[in-house]
Amino acid sequence: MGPVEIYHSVPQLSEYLVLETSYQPVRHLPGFYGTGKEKLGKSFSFFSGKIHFLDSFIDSFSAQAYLGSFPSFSERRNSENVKSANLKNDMGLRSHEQLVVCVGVMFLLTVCITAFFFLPSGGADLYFREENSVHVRDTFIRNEALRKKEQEELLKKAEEANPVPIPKPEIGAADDAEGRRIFVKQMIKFAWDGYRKYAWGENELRPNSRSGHSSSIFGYGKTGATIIDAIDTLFIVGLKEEYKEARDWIAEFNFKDLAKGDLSVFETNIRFTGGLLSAYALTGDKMFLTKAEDVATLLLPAFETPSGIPYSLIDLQTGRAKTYSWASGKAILSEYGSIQLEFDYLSNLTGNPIFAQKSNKIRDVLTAMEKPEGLYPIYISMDNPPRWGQHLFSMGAMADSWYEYLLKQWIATGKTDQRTKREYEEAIFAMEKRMLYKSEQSNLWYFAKLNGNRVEHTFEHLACFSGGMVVLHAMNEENATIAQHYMDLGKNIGHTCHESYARSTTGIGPESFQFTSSIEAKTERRQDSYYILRPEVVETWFYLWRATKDEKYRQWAWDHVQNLEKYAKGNAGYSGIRNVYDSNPEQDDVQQSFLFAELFKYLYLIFSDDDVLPLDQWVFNTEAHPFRIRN
Ligand code: DMJ
Repeated sequence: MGPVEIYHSVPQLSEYLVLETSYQPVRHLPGFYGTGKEKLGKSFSFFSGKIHFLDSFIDSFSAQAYLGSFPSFSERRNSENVKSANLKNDMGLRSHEQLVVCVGVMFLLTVCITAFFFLPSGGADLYFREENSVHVRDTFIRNEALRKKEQEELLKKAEEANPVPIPKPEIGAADDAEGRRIFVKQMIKFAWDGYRKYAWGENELRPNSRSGHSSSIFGYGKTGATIIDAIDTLFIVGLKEEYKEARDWIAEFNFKDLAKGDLSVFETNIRFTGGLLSAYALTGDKMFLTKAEDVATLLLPAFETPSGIPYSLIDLQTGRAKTYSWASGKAILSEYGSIQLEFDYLSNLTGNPIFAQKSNKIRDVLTAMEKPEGLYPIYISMDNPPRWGQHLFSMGAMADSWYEYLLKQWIATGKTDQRTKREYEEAIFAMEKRMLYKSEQSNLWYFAKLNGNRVEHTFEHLACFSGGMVVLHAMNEENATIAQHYMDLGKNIGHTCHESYARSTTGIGPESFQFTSSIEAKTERRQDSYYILRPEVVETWFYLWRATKDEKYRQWAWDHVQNLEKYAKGNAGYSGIRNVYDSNPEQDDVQQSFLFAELFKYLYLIFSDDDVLPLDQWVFNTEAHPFRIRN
């Protein structure tokens, strides 16, 4: 008879003791069978099962005592069956014995239950005892408190040192302008730390090789280009310790001693003179102004030419200057045309007129020259008067910042220099007339290149700066119709340049892109597919953001941040990539100094309020170094 049948009725204890004789203790657990009445039976079965077990044990023990040895299983069963039969058959006679057994069993049961509670256990239950759990909870609370304290201390230290705030856990956490600005600041710190650790005093960093890098524009000396190009950005974003370290290095900086070989006059001017001037403008620290003057003074021999148009290269040790070997003895528009902002500002700040004289001379020479259809060719001879070279026209490489400086010189002088304003307007108007195109399929606006009368439907990343330039004009223009016209043009250029990003695999735009019957804002030329951390597209979105407050410009900038993180972040800094159409692009292992001066600065500013470098008080040179606008 199995236990299930037994528990269908509620047996008497005696009955149960008699009937339930097989060894099935495990099955005597409550809750296994039935409901209602059955449950009562089950509860009872649990209790009675224990009794039965003890009973069997006593039996076994008695049998063992009797037989003098421990019986086998079958022997026990037989002896139990015999005993059971005796009990059953002879209930009246043995009821006393039965009572004694019951009392004995009850006694043993009591002993067992008592032992269960008071004898030492195997230890597992200790784990769950109240005092233990309290202990665990206490430890947890203590750890929490420690963690909190540590966090508070870290935060305090961070605030005292004023470095980057506690990092947000992941890029997606930066979901508002403040978070995004902080994120950009963290990028700056990461890139700076890499440079500081692996390339301090060198011109640039190789972020993956973790070593110094230099390009020919700096000659072959170690002149700390990154330190000077970055210092204003470090100051603006509040990286105080980093700023101080950079400032200390610059205080000891002797350009003439460090510079070796031929340096680019233009690059030295916009990065070194410009960087030092902006550091002075931002901080009022005279040391920077003195250094700026030192650098510009070293460049002066390059201006000793028949026309006053400077050579492109200079050896600062010897003062010997020359043009590029590939330029057939000619100077380049963007280079000789982008001196004025720095030199004029420098004379204004120092009272030393020599710099303004040099830059005014260039302007005078150009004003006097006949321009083909109002356009400025890229090349010019060094003669007096000079002659234009080949009729190549561009809004990009070798021309770009000439136009930018016409506009900005007008703004920097508090809009008093009307000649400059007029020349700027004439130049842009001529370019719109001859070089501005709209693509067939998507209506994308761009400035084409001109070679004589041949139109090349190419737009460069560099030329994307022009969107920001015309927007800045619009923001400063009194004539509402003209202002609207240039605002529209700026929006269209900003859109085109965004398309060049959006249409690439990485979301980053190439160095140069074409418009043909089959492609728009893309390039199929492998040699144009690279990206070297250039800022011009973000620069234009920055001006558009300030002028329109259209959130899409911030979003585009944020997308770029994420793509930089994904594709351009190297081991110890950020690198250019060799092919923007490659989903796993190779990095070029160069962290350009203009990453700090320009791209990081514009990214930071686009997520800042307008009162951080307001555009009615500050004007940026072509390397994004801010100068104060004069009254
Ligand atoms: C910068 O050095 C300057 O913006 C310059 O006018 C040309 N472009 C580079 C960065 O792309």
